Amino acid sequence: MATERTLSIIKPDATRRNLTGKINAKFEEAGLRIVAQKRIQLTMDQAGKFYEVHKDRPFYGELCEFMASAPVVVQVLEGESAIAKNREVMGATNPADAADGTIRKDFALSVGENSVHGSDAPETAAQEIAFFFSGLELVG
Ligand code: YYY
Ligand code: MG
Repeated sequence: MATERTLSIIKPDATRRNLTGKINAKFEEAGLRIVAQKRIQLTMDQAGKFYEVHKDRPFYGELCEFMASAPVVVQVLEGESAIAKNREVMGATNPADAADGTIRKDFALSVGENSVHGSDAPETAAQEIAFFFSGLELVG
């Protein structure tokens, strides 16, 4: 077990409904520390680059439009096994499959508008943190 950092995004469906604090409370209750955080509005181009791994999937266009449709809160979460722990707190991609008490079970509107993003592995976490934050902004 090691201390890790992971990239989290509170998505437009959640910022629109004023759920940032409730979602952050779930991270903190799970022992994840918010070591960097900022509210930004993504352009279509930035959303497209962030989700480039999905560029051939049928939902890519809609996903990018959604991510650019309202402000997001990008954040770095730190803790023991933070990548897996965050995925656990988020719940399954489709809220219909998400476990009770998870963010997506409690707040997501649909598989597309599912309230949060979380990195899925150490390599993607490092890439995604660097996409949004400079070293100076990470104050663990
Ligand atoms: O990592 P996670 O967000 O749980 O799911 P991914 O499979 O990486 O998909 C990224 C993102 O794409 C998902 O959060 C919503 C959207 N999406 C979709 O709109 N429809 C799907 N069938 C699958 C994913
Ligand atoms: Mg993913």
